[in-house]
Amino acid sequence: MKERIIFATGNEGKLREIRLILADLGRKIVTMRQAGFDGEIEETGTTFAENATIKARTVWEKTGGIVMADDSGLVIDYLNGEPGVYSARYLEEEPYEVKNRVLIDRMKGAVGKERSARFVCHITTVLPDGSELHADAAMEGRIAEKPAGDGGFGYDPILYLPEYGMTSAEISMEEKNRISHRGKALEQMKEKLSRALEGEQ
Ligand code: ITT
Repeated sequence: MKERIIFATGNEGKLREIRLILADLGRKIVTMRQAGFDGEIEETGTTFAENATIKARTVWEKTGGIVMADDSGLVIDYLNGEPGVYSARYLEEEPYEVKNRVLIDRMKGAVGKERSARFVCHITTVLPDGSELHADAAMEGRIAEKPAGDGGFGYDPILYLPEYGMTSAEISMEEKNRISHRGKALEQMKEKLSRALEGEQ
């Protein structure tokens, strides 16, 4: 039996995408809560890589096995990289409709290329022997003039993808997974994991 993968996330939107992307690995995907981890994880890092590794290691210390974590966010050049690693905590008490509106308001005066932004994702996997695998990727776009679409989650309605003429919330989940930061980072991770676990009993 192939060892299961424990995914260290509490974000349902991420999890829906992750399950679809990892389906062809033929491994059971369980959440950290299903694996018995009920603690809180303090994301004290200042980079996506640091925070992904903190999440994966914190859970692995309790559960062992294969633990994967995703740290991701929206990086807006005009706002000096905000909300960046603090994407989940930006205007924390507000719903995403408000966060998205506020970010668009803060873009006043930015035109064309000045609106460049990207979703960034770092995936860390801790293996049963405690060693780590890493992968990262980005999805480039521009901050939309107004939110559009009801697919996806979080900031998807405001990342406009010029080559599609749509936002990340308007394309299908399958299409998003094919081109997204998370989709591409997880594809890299799948290859690294398969190589690392070759010959697994
Ligand atoms: P976990 O740490 O439990 O995985 P989280 O939501 O706190 O969940 P992060 O710290 O990695 O996760 O923050 C990521 C935030 O970045 C997420 O809450 C969204 O606001 C945003 N984000 C990341 N990927 C996104 C995507 O594909 N579409 C829209 N927003 C995204």
